[in-house]
Amino acid sequence: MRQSLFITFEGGEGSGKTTQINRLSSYLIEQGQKVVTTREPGGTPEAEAIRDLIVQRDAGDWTPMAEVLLFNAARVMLVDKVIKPALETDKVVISDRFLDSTVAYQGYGHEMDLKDIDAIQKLAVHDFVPDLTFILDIDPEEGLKRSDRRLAGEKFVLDRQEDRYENMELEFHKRLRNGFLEIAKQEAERCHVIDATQDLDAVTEDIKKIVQSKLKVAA
Ligand code: T5A
Repeated sequence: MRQSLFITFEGGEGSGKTTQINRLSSYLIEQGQKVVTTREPGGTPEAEAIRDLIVQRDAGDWTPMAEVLLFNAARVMLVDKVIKPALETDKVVISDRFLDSTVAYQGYGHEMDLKDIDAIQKLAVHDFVPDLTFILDIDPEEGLKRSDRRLAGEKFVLDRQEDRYENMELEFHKRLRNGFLEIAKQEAERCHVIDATQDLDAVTEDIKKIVQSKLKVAA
């Protein structure tokens, strides 16, 4: 039986979100679910244009408040044009990052007032939150090494590099990791922390078990 479900993947750089989203999506399609995968910032032409403005190495020197506004402008488009319509037609939507990334990166990482962020996000999407969130947890030094290896591979095929945040100091990445863990503590029912240092198959198994119990699909 098809069910709608909104799943988000969160975590620091190189935590394995994209890899695990592809694996979960294939598994759910095998189970007969209709799946829509997307990413933040991005997922609509307008939001992809905002992504180009903000995540590239040579993007401007945005202040954290300007970043929050840009990420939320992109988010409004994604929610209204992609996520809500898909959920209304019983699809599973999986997003690479969502609201929690803004709290972790701009709130904990850039040390913006969390109440300001909450107010802006409420204005943007009201009370719309994911049904299920995976926080892929990894020591930032290890995650950044993985990202470096991936970006080194991409350098030869892309004429642009989306590494603006990878280049922030290590302390920034440590703060945002703690931010994600704090969010998980505060929203324990929605958020599941996954040990992302395990091998790929073990991470996938942890995620599948939780999704299975939520969707009640066959093991
Ligand atoms: N941002 C975003 C904000 O600051 N605020 C916001 O509100 C939002 C929405 C977006 C950037 O924007 C910022 C955060 C980001 O910096 P992104 O595309 O989400 O950018 O960027 P990243 O998180 O940097 O994406 P990455 O691709 O680096 O990380 P992933 O997707 O977590 O990792 P993945 O799957 O690409 O894996 C990275 C490498 O590690 C290997 C993979 O094969 C790959 O080579 N790997 C593993 N290796 C060993 N063991 C495992 N278990 C592995 N899992 C993956």
